[in-house]
Amino acid sequence: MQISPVRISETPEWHAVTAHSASMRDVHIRDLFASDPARGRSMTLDGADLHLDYSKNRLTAETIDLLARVAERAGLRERIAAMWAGEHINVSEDRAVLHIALRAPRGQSITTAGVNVVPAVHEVLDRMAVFAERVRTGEWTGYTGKQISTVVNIGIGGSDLGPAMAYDALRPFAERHIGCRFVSNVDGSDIWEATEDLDPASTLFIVSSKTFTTLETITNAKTARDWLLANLSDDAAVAKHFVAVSTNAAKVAEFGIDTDNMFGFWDWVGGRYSFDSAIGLSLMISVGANAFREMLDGFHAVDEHYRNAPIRENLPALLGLIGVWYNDFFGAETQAVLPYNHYLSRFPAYLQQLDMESNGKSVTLSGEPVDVATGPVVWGTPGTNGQHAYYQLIHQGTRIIPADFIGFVAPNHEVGEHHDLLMANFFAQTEALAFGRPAPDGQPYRYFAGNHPTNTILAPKLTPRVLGELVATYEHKVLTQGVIWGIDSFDQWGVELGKELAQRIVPELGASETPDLAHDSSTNTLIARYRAGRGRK
Ligand code: G6Q
Repeated sequence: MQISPVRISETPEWHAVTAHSASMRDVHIRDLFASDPARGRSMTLDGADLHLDYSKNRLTAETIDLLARVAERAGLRERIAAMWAGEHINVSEDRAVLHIALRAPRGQSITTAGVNVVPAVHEVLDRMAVFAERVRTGEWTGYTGKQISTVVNIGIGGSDLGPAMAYDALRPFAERHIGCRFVSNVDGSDIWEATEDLDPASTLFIVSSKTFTTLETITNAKTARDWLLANLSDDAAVAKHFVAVSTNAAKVAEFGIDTDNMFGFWDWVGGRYSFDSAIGLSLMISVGANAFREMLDGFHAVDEHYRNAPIRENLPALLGLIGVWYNDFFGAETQAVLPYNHYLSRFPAYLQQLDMESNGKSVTLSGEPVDVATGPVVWGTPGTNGQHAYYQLIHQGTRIIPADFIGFVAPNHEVGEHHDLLMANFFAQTEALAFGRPAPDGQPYRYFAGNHPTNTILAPKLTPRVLGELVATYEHKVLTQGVIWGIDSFDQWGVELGKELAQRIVPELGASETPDLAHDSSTNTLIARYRAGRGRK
């Protein structure tokens, strides 16, 4: 696809936001509420089951309008249409971007290169459902006839963070007699800890790798195979204890996994956009095919909202615009995401990859250096833990830290008063951040300036459907921002250099003779010191 990105900083729409931002610089959220008593009701928006309150931000209706014009000028509507049309909007990799097809209902048609991809998606989902059910009911057994009690997903990055996050998020819906573990790190401690107390006869490994060439995953998968065979001592056992999720059948077969037990996906699914594909197999085994489908329905509901709602009433788009406002006009460098639900512990880590790998770019789609700030540092942990740790800096530090607060009306477990206490804190924090409090006389350290911007996302309950809605919301927020900044949100060339240099260093660490080191003096000295410490020359 030939996309000619607009150099957004040179457009009148961007200039209008710049001028407007100067007039908003010293405006306090307190004053915005005082001058508009209805603000807390009017600056809200619903998308699927998610309710967004964006009133506690340093902005007005005019701000949203001006930012929406920027998005229009950047071609957001056209890019959304191009994505759904299967055009190659991932320009640097020359690929379509069709994670939205992963959750399209049976019968919908989404085509790329003249092929409707939805039937193939459902064919894989159906195979996954059959397999997941066999494992859950115990019909699928290990080599010795034992039922599977632990599933170990081996994958990294997009082939790990999504299923690991969602497995935690949907624990209340999980089949408890089967546990899932996630091994990603090439540090041997990861696989060691994951397998140390397991019975190989009841362990199923899912090797999840789009390419099936990733160093960490293949190394861990080989170690897992050795561990299994050290106990079950028959190569035939591999077929009963290993399945694969990949796009690379040849490599899967080469590893020794029966390709009948391989679940495929496609090059139009980016790694960090993939846990609703077969990459979610471990999750499906845990929660079952029905819950998995409910999750896909949630994704789809937000997809439809994003595709159809006008920009000013579009929840993911609005989150994107508000992010651009602070990122580019207030110099905010980070974005906090603070879920008030313990099951979402890994949600910020998941979003870190989604957002930072997608929008951590400094060239435009046409290869020019960007001249606006792009993706922020994303971080966070579940509330209320952060309140007793780093919230201090958000309240009284010198930086502007836009924060998304995510909370739920109903708890996953009614335990005493816990949920009301949790949610009281949830509401109190955004109130305190926005409005602050004057200092008592002579105690300036007790001054809360307020004016700290937050979005509140309130959902009925954390269910599979709502999880899908939340993830789709952030996926589309990221696209919205990428379009405005004129970058490719779907490639990840930044991970390449480190991989390449590591491959060069591997033989230097293991060499029996002193290797000729031709790095910089720091790297040479560190490698020599490591070799010496390992008893090598
Ligand atoms: C995600 C990235 C990256 C990828 C991993 C694993 O968008 O592409 O995180 O998911 O490098 O790759 P494989 O699935 O090919 O092993």
